[in-house]
Amino acid sequence: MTIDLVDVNITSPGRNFVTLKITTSDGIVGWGDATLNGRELAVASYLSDHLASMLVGRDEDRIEDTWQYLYRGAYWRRGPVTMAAIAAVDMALWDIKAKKAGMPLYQLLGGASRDGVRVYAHASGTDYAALANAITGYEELGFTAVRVQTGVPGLGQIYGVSSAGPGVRYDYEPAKRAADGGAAERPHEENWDTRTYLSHMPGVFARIREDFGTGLRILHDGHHRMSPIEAARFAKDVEPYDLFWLEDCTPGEDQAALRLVRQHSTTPLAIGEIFNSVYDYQTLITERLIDYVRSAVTHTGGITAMKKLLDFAAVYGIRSGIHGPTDISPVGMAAALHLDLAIHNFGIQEYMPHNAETLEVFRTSFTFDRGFLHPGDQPGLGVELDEEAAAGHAYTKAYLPVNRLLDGTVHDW
Ligand code: CS2
Ligand code: MG
Repeated sequence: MTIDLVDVNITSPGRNFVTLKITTSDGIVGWGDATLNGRELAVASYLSDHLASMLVGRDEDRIEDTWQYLYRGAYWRRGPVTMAAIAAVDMALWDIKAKKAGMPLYQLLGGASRDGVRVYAHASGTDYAALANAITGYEELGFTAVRVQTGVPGLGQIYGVSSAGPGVRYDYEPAKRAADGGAAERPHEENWDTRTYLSHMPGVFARIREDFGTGLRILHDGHHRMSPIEAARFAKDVEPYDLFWLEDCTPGEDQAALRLVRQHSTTPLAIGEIFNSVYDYQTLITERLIDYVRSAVTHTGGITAMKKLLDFAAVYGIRSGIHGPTDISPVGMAAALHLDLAIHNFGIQEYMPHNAETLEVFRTSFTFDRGFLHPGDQPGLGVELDEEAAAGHAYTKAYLPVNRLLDGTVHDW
């Protein structure tokens, strides 16, 4: 049998998603997530204008050969657009292969290594009271791990803090449309001051430990914005609060910067959600400069590439922490869950539940129970896109924010 049809679906049920649909000559359909938040159409074009004609007629079972054909055959390798396109093809082919085998994908990856996938939620608040309210809400839902992000006095709206008010908020979406809900023409801007942040956050973690005890796993996302020495200071200052991880403490492409952070602190480090290749990690992994691999299956070349990356990381005692925000579609989330269930060096899985609008378009079979997700036992990935529902949500251009220091200098968002 062969690949017969290759279609790209773009839909926007509250936020933009790009999904690849591959149909075989005997009518089996596979789905792949190709969503790159803020640059969606670049990936859609890479798929429809460049890859689709290469795929039609190929044997759908030759997943490794197709991956190499698309990676090496591009000549221009790596990068988020290329690797998201390859990821979508790879996910769709694995979905097809598992459907043909009549098994959930994790069974083809070695079967379950655990009963469920521990997840962490996003707790945020403009101030400590709102943050504590959110943490309480997530604990009541059974979460045993929460990422905590809070406002910093004097900085207004900053990364990771839902402006929708206190409580369990699933609706934090950083990519913004125009104020009237239409297409944005440029990013909105946020302000930042690292020194204020560095002096504010340790007290927040101290209060959390006082109020919620030592059992709760606390994660925090520095979101790329500290210099190496600032990150070293921050990681050292928060050491007493036993974070599960400090994420993206510096811009990750400067891999050697983490040597300085490691010299000053044992706070576990997680990096990689903006990476798209194992080569982005080579120094970080071989020198054990990180503890968790943060890539998304969608941005790193798919299941084939992610399994190799995580197996490489396992050799160095490094575990998974797969990226799972709402801008990874339910298809990409399902791919992560099948890998999470099967690999031995599982760490934790990010889980920002998609909103009701999205779940009307993407029919999922993964389930949440008291802090754990399970991908389900449907054949394949277990997610189907309802194309009729998707057609009701036109693409609407949105941009991730641009960040500036208080003097106007562009900074990492
Ligand atoms: C964040 C992401 O989930 C995270 O750790 O870093 O939400 C990130 O801001 C978004 O994926 C950007 O689209
Ligand atoms: Mg992050």
